[in-house]
Amino acid sequence: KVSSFLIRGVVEGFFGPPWSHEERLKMIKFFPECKFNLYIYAPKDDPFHRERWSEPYPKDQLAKLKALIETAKQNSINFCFAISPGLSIRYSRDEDFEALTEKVETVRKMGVKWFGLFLDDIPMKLQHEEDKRAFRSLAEAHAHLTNRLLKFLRSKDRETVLILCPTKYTGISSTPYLKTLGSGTDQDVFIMWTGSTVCSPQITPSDADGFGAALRRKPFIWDNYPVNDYNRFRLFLGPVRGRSKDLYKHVSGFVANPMNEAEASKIPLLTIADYSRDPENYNPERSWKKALRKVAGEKAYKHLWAFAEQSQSSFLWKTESPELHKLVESFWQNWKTERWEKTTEALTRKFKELADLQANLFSTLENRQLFEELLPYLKKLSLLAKMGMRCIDLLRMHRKTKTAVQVKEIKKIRMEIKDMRKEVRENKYQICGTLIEDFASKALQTVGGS
Ligand code: LOG
Repeated sequence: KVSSFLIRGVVEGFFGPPWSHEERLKMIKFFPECKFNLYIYAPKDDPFHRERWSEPYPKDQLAKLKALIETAKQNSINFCFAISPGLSIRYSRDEDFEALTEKVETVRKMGVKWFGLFLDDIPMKLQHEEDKRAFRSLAEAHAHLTNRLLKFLRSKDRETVLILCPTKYTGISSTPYLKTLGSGTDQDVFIMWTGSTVCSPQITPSDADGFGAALRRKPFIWDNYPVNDYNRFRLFLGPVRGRSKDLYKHVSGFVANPMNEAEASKIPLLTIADYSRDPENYNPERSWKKALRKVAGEKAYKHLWAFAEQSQSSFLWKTESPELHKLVESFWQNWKTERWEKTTEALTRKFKELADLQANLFSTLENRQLFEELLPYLKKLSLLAKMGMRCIDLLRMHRKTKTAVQVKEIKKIRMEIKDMRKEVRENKYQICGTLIEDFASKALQTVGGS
């Protein structure tokens, strides 16, 4: 009995800097560990995938594609080549269709059996006069193009698989576009869906059924986690959550759209691997620890864990830095009590740990590229943690009966913290939410002034 998503993997489908060739090769070699079986090549910012879809790939890029295709084959991963012609294609023109088939034919001849026709993020209406005359709607044009492409591909290879990403790929109910697309598109074509919204906090069977009813087939999930192209100053390192245990019965496949940072993506991807392989028994926390251990290696594990804890929130999960949060809370609760020294000690230790993460990961993390990806966040974290420690100095000083010298010293530390706060605010990388900045504001308020 099968109780997993039969098709599972990754869609490199984000905007912004695409993965490099080396990153892709490493990623494809990593997929067997995830028991993934599909990689979809669809980087929005590869000009030959989208903007200049009708132009052939330059020779050197074709050679790279070929290497990816071969690496995928060696690792038992289906390589899916997607193309996004929707910005300019004239659906009614034979020349445009020919440009499309010429492009996919080059790739097909390198041994590819899976293709993607991606029509996401384009205008919801037909753009060209000739298309408006030829089709009653965008959906009709899309069904026409899809069927024609499928027919072409199948004439070359009967085993070809085609995945369509429609222009409307979110929602839980029928729309005229989806209805026309669903009834007009060949039943063999997979049609993608990101859930109730672009980034869906939950994806449930009833949502899938709602969208699927219009499509007359089970939707194929394009999960927009952990993609971070819409916030280039955040890493989403937490485990995947909020996808139902029995979702696999209601969809035809599951692919995740990752972050521009390839190595960091492996942390959430390993949890997606666990979920998609055995959704009934998926436990996010357990899977997350396992993922961090695997990515970090034994020596770096506790440091990477301490870091990931500060970068786990997302649209899936509001909690950030839970341990630090507790320490800060108990610090203020005990601020005026006997236990002050104790809670201060604990919070200081934590700040110190966070400030030292950069050095500790530098010396323990064997994956150098991962370290490079984390570095700007580690720097920011260290800045924040040092500010936190200075705030504690300030508060400690403030508790004492003050001599004139101490009053002067307090003034000095306050200025210092304010400078640090300025530096913190100028650094756009986001980590720990606003926890440490809020701590600093409260500390400054407590000693008087803002
Ligand atoms: C794009 C995708 C992008 C993602 C997150 C789909 C189907 N398309 O809203 O390329 O990475 O959002 O920003 C998208 O999700 N559209």
